[in-house]
Amino acid sequence: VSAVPAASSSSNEATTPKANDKIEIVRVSPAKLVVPTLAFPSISTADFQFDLDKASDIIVETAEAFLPKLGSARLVLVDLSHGSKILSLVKAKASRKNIDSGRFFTFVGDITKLHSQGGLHCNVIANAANWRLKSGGGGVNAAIFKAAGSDLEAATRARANTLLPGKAVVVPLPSTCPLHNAEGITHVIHVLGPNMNPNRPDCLNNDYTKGCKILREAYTSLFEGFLSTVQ
Ligand code: AR6
Repeated sequence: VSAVPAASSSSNEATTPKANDKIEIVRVSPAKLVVPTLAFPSISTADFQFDLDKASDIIVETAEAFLPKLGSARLVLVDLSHGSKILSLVKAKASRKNIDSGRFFTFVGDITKLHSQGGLHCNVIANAANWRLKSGGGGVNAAIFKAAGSDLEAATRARANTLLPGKAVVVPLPSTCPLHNAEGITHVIHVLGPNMNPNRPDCLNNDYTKGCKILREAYTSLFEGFLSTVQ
């Protein structure tokens, strides 16, 4: 991609090249044109049944704490519908804290189609994973593994076989992966959140002291993982 420095004046005279002027062509790699952006779903609040109000506090507080470490990089909380309660709670709480809405915002869309369908460039996405890091199940985990094809399963296995609650694992996607070449996603970060659903492993039986601690750890691990892809 070639780019010339943007015009700094509204006057044509100042920007029109003259016969003897040298024009410097600056070559910028396509990856550098995109602001590093992490799109993440609300961890644990659907299948894992975590309280939405508590989760929204934790999302806003951990995002606020991380933004200063991230340079110009952006954090985007994603959900499927305009009626998403977690998106409204987070949006309202972030606005009350005057968090820069250009750096941390909410977005409605399928996390596997943010560029192609929503026009949003995100180079990293998070997955609300299960402890076995297996494809399938439901929710966002099933959607991400399906969209990424077998490449994600192989790349995940190369990094880890299991995940503890509160932890995250950063998985680089090969360029052959459909999520990489169609959506521009270079990494998936699997995160395991706390589980409040008695029908899923490691249920915390409504212990929100433990649950909140683990959810906070999960977002901290996620944002640290994202930071490692930015540096
Ligand atoms: N794009 C964006 N957001 C989505 C999408 C999508 N395609 N699909 C779901 N969400 P969940 P959990 C939102 O249930 O509660 C799995 O089976 C959804 O509306 O996926 O952490 C795993 O294997 C919600 O806001 O994750 C685990 O066993 C958020 O993503 C278990 O579920 C998280 O919902 C993890 O449960």
